[in-house]
Amino acid sequence: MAQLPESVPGGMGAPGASTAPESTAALLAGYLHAAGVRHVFGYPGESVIDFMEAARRQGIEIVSAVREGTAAFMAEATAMTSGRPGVCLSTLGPGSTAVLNGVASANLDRVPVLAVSGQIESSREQFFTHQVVDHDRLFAPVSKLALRLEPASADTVIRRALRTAVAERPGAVHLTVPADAWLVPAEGPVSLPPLAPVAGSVDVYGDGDPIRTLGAARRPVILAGIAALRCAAGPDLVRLAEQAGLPVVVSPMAKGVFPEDHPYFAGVLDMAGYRVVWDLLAGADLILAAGFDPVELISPWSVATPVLHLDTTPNTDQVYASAHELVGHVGAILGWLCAQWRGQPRWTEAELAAHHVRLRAAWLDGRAEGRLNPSDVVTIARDAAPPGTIMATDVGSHKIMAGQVWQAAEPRSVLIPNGLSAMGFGVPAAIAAKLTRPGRAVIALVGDGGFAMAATEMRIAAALRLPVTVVVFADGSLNRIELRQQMMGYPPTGTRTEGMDLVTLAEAMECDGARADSPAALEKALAGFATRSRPLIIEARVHPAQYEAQF
Ligand SMILES: Cc1ncc(C[n+]2csc(CCOP(=O)(O)OP(=O)(O)O)c2C)c(N)n1
Ligand SMILES: [Mg+2]
Repeated sequence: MAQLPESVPGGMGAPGASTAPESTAALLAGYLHAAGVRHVFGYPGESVIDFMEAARRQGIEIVSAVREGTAAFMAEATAMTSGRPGVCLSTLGPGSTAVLNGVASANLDRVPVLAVSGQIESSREQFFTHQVVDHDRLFAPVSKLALRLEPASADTVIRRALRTAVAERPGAVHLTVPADAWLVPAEGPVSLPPLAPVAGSVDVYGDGDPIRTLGAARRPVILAGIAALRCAAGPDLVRLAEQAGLPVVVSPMAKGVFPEDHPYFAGVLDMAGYRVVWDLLAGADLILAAGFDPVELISPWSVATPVLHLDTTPNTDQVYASAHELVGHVGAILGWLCAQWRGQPRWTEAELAAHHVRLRAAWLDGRAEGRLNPSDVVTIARDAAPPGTIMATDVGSHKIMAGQVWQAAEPRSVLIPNGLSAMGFGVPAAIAAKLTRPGRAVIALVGDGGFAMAATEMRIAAALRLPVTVVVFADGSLNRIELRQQMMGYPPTGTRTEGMDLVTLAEAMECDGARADSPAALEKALAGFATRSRPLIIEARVHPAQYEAQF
């Protein structure tokens, strides 16, 4: 591919040069930098070399992952941790098909990600077949928008892509860029649109008075979800919970929006001990669904309790019916409800304490005495984690356990994929979180199946000197699926995984490795993990009996 020297008019342009015609590559890099993007996660290919160079000149680091799918998970995790859009990059054909899974993950997790793929030069795009797939059709079902970046409209298209990715509900936007477009001049200057998800307003839909509905309820419960997290509505949730005496259940991806050591915290939806949480919702006489996104439902919505829908978007899912919809900024809605609240607290702290005892007993159920149980791994890791630690999970039985047992202290400190729920997320997410928040301790709690999918990304952690810690729940099984087979009366088929020596694997990737098959050994392996200088992989040999009771 031809490279233009820096001095050629229409070349990359100096960073910050805003009025001279810039290349399409430099314009995109300039917009990304202005949007706060400092890392682009990708995998190289000929069709994107010019953009990689433009990004480098703009001061954006290109982080080359082991494959495109995990690069997209890294972009997603960066956005989850920072609240700013994440960016991933792939080449045409095999690069774009490989990135698809991660793009779908960001989209269903409602995380703003801009996925950029190169394409064959425009003169051959309409007829050439080698490595050419139609990106519009490929990405349409897994993104909010799939566009072609052309020099003549680059400025508008980049703004549209960024604004669409972050607007409610956020998600993935895909940009296809023909290889010959990168160095063509494009009109600037960089003019970043507002990237706030939602304005601080409240719209009320439906007849009657939602305040009276709330006031008439005797046993209301709040169910807080990811839109509450995006609106940073935590302080408003705390105020309403305390003033009105309302229990707060959170969705897995919203963990941290409400402090989990608060007396009114009432558990995580659809994680370990899920029946106790659903029983609370079933016994309520009103559910305040505060930014709850039904994409996070693992169980069907089975309760008949009336719902008051408080969200950034109208109740277009209709998974539950709601006569009133309060639509706008979730924090502003909760603040408004708080200001209107006149009644006595509806639940006492003693009632919540009894609920906590039930929930804890439910997730402790099924433990094998004298063995390393899944919940032990989570509590030992939590105890070893300093304040501010970021925890990422993968997908499987361990996620169901960690999602309930890990006590989240603050928003954006827990990264759980619960929209697409794609395995292979935890390791790349931890690496990206450490890059994005270098001052934080980062730990991943992953299954052995999901770890195997992304294990070689740990060589990136070692190369970039990112001391992340990965605890692998080694049960030799794709447990979540094996349990389903068991329930259906089938033998385990395709769900037993051969043992892998993770200590040797760790050493081969210049990481530290440890093995633990008892709580004491795990405590020892995890002691001071946040102060280590190298990445650490721990093979935690768990006994899976506890999972059965959670299924
Ligand atoms: C990419 C992908 N493939 C398949 C699945 C289906 N699936 C969900 S959980 C699971 C088992 C995960 O096994 P492991 O990582 O060992 O975790 P465990 O359940 O044993 O804790 C599978 C195969 C998935 N969610 N994502
Ligand atoms: Mg497993």
